[in-house]
Amino acid sequence: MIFLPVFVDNASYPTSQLLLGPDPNRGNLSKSKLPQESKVAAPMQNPMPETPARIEPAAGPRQLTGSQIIWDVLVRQGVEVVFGYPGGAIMPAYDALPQFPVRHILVRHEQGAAHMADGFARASGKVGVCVATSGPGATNLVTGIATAMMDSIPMVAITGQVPSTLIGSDAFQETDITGVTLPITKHNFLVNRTQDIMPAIRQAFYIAASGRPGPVVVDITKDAQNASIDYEYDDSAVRLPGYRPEQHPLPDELEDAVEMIQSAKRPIIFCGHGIIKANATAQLLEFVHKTNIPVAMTLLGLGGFPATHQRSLGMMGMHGEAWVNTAIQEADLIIALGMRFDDRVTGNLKTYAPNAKKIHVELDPAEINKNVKADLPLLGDVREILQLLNTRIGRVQCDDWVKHIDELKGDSAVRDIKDMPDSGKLYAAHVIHDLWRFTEGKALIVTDVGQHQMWEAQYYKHDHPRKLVTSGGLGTMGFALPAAMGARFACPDDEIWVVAGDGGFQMTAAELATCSQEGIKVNVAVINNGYLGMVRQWQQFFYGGRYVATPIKSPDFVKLAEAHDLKGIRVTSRSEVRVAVEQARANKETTVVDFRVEQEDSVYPMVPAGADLDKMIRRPVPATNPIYETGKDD
Ligand SMILES: Cc1ncc(C[n+]2csc(CCOP(=O)(O)OP(=O)(O)O)c2C)c(N)n1
Repeated sequence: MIFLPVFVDNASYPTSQLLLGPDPNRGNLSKSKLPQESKVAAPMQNPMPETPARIEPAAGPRQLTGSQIIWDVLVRQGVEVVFGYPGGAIMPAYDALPQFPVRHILVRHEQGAAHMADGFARASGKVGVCVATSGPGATNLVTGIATAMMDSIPMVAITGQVPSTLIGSDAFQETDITGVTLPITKHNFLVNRTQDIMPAIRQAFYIAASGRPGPVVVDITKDAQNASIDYEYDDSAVRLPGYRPEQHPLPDELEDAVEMIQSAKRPIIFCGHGIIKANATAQLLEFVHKTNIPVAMTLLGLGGFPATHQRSLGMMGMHGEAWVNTAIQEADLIIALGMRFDDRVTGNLKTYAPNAKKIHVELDPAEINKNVKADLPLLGDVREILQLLNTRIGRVQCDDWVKHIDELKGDSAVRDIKDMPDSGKLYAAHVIHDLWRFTEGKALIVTDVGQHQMWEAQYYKHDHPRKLVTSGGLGTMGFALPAAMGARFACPDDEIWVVAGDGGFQMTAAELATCSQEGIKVNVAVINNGYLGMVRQWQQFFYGGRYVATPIKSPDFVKLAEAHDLKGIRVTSRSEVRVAVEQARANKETTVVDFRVEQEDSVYPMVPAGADLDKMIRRPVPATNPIYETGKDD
């Protein structure tokens, strides 16, 4: 008999379709698009005992173990799914799991668990949760935690720790994970007493989600998990002395901002990740409709303002649109909304936007004047600040400026690879442009890191927030597949596509087994160029074309998918793209599409690291580049 948790619906605990897991008894809910099938081999021997009884939520005090408290608190925080991997120091917690209505996704590597929690958080706006054992389990989470930290993603990582009596003794699988993760978490806790578990987890959720979000580690010793105490859940608001996540601008500052905006001649708005995280898209749209100011996006801000809007300029920075980078250098006012002037966005700081005054709207005071001096900082929630500005602001006289930017676009249009006809070759830009067309721009796209990530940003036009999930700050290869799997639980009805390179996909491709076991459906577009493409491009541009350690051999991705009971398709020409996309969408299993693209294509434009923002390497114009021919795509 297979051990399968069975949950009885309960009036007090919220029950949800997320719980649909490896439980064949849930046939009546099988119409859900949430992952619900499991293919687990039956154990050879030692059949598992019957499902343990459910722990009911209770108002008054009762005896619970630390392990039971962990799940009780998680359920009360609204957690329905966690991503994890068991091991010695977290076994008590796993033993108690079936008593609670939480779906557990067994990953193949803890890095995958962290990225899944991250992808869930980015797509839902809620806190994602991952679980691991001590030592190697916990250290395997580190890349995923750092990824979440760099992009301000709310995540709680629960790790088991060796018994408190053994701490400091180099015990088996002992790692000081709070020490290791100190610089890559918003906060972390080492909990070695059962009575501290509830406050620590409650605080972890509060810290992770409030203010500028971020990951929090809660490391819990095995003895704290095992011991029982009289437990009563505290549902009062969390209070942390000294922690003030909220900021508000002063009325005078708002008036100054209105004056600066109203008198600008060449203004430009920057839409950063903060717009998406603060759910401020509607407020930004209203601001743009009132002022008529054009909007440029950071990579993580894509979707925060509709790409197809008349005032949308596209992405800025290293691989941003040429007209955007030029406009930034010519602007007289930058209104930066929820972004942090990353070096990939600014290029050379000494020459950055030399004529522009900067209004910096930002929640985290540490970001003000960190990279770029703000003439007027507005500290606070970007949604609230836009609301306040919208009641005070009017149209800005910048029609000539908008016209000028439109003229700048002309030059780029003739260089645009997507306008090339089908010459029998398959270009990554074509694949992504076609994916956008065939999915009508509505899919949730999760990218990995490299050239394909930049082509996605350029050619998949996102009109809605939280429909692009990508690792910006840390640039973590291996992110995409597991993050997409996490996003699946946030958006059960979305069409989800992973866009990954052949290098990054191989880093976490083991999670295909998780897709198969847990019945998780995503589509995977491998942009297979046979190289670690982005590094190859730098070698071509800056290292004399010496391709050291960048040619990469891959397994047969079609067979790899099939080996996992999944589906695989190979595409070698543009004419096959549509059928492959349709087939992948129709398959109920995760489907890997191996797009064999041109091997030595490069992403243009490119601002070399540290160069002036408008000193871009441009795609050679048609006359000097044989790949250009006249004609249009269909
Ligand atoms: C974990 C990790 N290791 C190394 C890098 C450095 N890096 C950035 S892009 C890249 C190449 C990515 O190659 P591939 O996944 O094939 O995608 P492509 O650039 O070809 O689209 C590398 C190695 C990284 N970002 N992350």
